[in-house]
Amino acid sequence: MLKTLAATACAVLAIGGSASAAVITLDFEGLGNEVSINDFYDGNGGPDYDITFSPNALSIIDRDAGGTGNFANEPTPDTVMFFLQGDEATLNAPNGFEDGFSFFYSAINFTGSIDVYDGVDATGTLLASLDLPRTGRGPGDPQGDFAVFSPIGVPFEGTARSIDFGGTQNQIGFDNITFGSALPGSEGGVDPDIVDMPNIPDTTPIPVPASLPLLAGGLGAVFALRRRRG
Ligand SMILES: [Ca+2]
Ligand SMILES: [Ca+2]
Ligand SMILES: [Ca+2]
Ligand SMILES: [Ca+2]
Repeated sequence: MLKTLAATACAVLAIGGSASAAVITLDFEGLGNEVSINDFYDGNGGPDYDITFSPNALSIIDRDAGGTGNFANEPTPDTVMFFLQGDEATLNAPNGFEDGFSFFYSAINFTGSIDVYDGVDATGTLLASLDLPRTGRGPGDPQGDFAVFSPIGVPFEGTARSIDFGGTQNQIGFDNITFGSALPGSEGGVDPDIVDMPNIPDTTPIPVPASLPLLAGGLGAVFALRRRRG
């Protein structure tokens, strides 16, 4: 495979069998509010990257933009990924990808985790595992308790075919999942004001559950799965 210096410098990943090392970012824009992402990124409504998600992986739109999302300062407005069932949402890339990936996440009450596997559906060898500390709070845009999206990169060795995005349901959101670089936001750009917001130290007491803000504000208990429109 021919690789130019420029391509090597900014992206070293070939996904979907492509010889080009294009950077791919899943920003979840174009998806509806609280709908399954499923095969949106396998050409069903979105670009055909041969990437699919487990059925519990949902898109959610910021309440400030007409959705039910209790978040702010998402790196690409107004939609992020989250889940309301299970302990993780799984991304499958059966063609495999290498080197690393990056993303942004917001988790103000509970920590999260990332597991990378060389088989689909979180099977095979665990290639990388990463804890995600709680993110800080910040001003909304203008509303939203989950108001800091922290960038993070995940390098690994080998060929990955699935990623578990783990955490507590309705308590963690993800955006700008980017393949082709383990440098967060290196392609889409990172707002320094967002990056500079400090994370809460892990010793910070967790609020009592009755007062916990939910990512899907007020709708966590009455969630009903709907098919994506269009
Ligand atoms: Ca496809
Ligand atoms: Ca927003
Ligand atoms: Ca907001
Ligand atoms: Ca987005």
